[in-house]
Amino acid sequence: MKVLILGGDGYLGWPTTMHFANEGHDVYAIDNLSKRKIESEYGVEPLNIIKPFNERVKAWNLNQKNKIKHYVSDLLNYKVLCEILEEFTPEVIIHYAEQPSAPYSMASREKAVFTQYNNVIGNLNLLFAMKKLCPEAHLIKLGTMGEYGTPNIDIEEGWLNIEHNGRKDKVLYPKKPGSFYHLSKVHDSANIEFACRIWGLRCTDLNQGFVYGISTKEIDLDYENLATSFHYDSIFGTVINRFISQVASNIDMSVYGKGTQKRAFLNLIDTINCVKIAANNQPKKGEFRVFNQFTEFSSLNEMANKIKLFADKNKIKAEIKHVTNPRIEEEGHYYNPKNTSLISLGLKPVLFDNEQINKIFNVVKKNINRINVDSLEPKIKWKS
Ligand code: USQ
Repeated sequence: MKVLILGGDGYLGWPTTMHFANEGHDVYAIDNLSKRKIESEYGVEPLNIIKPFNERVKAWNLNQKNKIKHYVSDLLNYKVLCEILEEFTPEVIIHYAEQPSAPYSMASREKAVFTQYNNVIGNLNLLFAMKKLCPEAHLIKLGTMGEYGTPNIDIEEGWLNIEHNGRKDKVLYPKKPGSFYHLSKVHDSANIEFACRIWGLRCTDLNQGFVYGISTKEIDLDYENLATSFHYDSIFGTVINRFISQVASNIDMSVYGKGTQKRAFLNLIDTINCVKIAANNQPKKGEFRVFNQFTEFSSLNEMANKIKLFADKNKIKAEIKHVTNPRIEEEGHYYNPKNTSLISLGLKPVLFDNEQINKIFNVVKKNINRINVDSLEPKIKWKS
């Protein structure tokens, strides 16, 4: 397959790029390197020194049979985007190329505007470019479980059958997200559904839980050169990666608020597996297909306790500290999201167990001198 990966330099995009190359596909990775730039605005860095995009691609191409093509470009540059689609003629487009941090989007008006402009307009440019140049291609768009928020009814996969005043219809699931970042993905989903319905594009919108993990088959081939940008800081780090990094640093795990908030999560390896399953099972022309992409859900307290049990077993000091929640989010709520679609297409989940905790813990421990303790502190508040 000819696979175009947008956001190929990121935490998820880079391992996906390598995996599709390893599987023998013709892979072209695009990135505008903006994540590296916005990291530097806050002085945060990934756990490992991540080589520049071109050097990582070079390191892969030097040793691996199937080469990766790459290019530095921005989805906001419509002309170049069109040139890329025209030249490469992708069959599958995997779109990760968005500002990925909820706290960043809540830091100020400027950051909220940047997030929504970058994410929504970039995605809209892509839809127009696809309509013009590759209307048959399959768009796989990374959305988030955070689009739904925490409604008091079961969370379906993207759509909801309703009955109102005796009439029935199928509508996009009502969304109540918790940040301007998550909202940007809601707007993307609405624009994509429209493009499928009106223009006949085909798309899979993957509403992904929060990802944890540091290794994949391809990263492990050469960790030094092929590592992905694992973040533990309070802006880009997702909660499990942060908790394990805190334990490795001998710092209490920072559970926000009561910790009774429930969230859906998945391993980095399963992000790749889910995207691969979506790519191998394309939707019909004109179909807007939504999969909820997670393998488990539980409360933050349960997750922190699992990590504590692992630590206790290995005689590592680990404590849970409930800190004032910097976010505005419901803490005691109903949560029952569905995730049967990917499982029924063959996903075999990698579950969050001691082996997975151990993998992350060991890599963090090895790089413990790179941990900037100050960046672990949550400084961005939802309502300051
Ligand atoms: N949390 C803590 N302690 C921390 C950090 C976070 O208790 O030190 C809590 C947050 O309050 C929140 C939950 O953990 O309730 C998840 O926070 P997160 O920072 O791991 O994830 P979030 O910012 O909500 O969004 C992230 C990614 C996004 C992805 C999304 C999936 O930035 O790209 O789509 O996870 S979801 O969680 O379903 O929104």
